Amino acid sequence: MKKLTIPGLMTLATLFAIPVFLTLSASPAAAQAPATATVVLHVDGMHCATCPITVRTVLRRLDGVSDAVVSTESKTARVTYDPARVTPARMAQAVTDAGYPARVQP
Ligand SMILES: [Cu+2]
Repeated sequence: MKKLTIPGLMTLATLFAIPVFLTLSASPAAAQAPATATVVLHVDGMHCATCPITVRTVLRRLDGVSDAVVSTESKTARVTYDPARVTPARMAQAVTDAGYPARVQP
């Protein structure tokens, strides 16, 4: 009976320790959560249905870009990104290099 009690207490201690560990580690993780920003690029040269898909793919391949919504109609790409990892100028350059002249909208 006593042999069962000791592991039982250890399990109980582990169960208490887990929430404490999670609480301690949660704060630094939240502080390091990547900040996101949004920028709108003006994109020229999109003429068919697949063009925006190409532009979107080019943007999403960039490190730091989390989303891109591209519209042929308005000639824009709305990009959600982490400013610590990528810049709007870098995005415009990548899209331009893919064949669609792009610039950051003022
Ligand atoms: Cu096209």
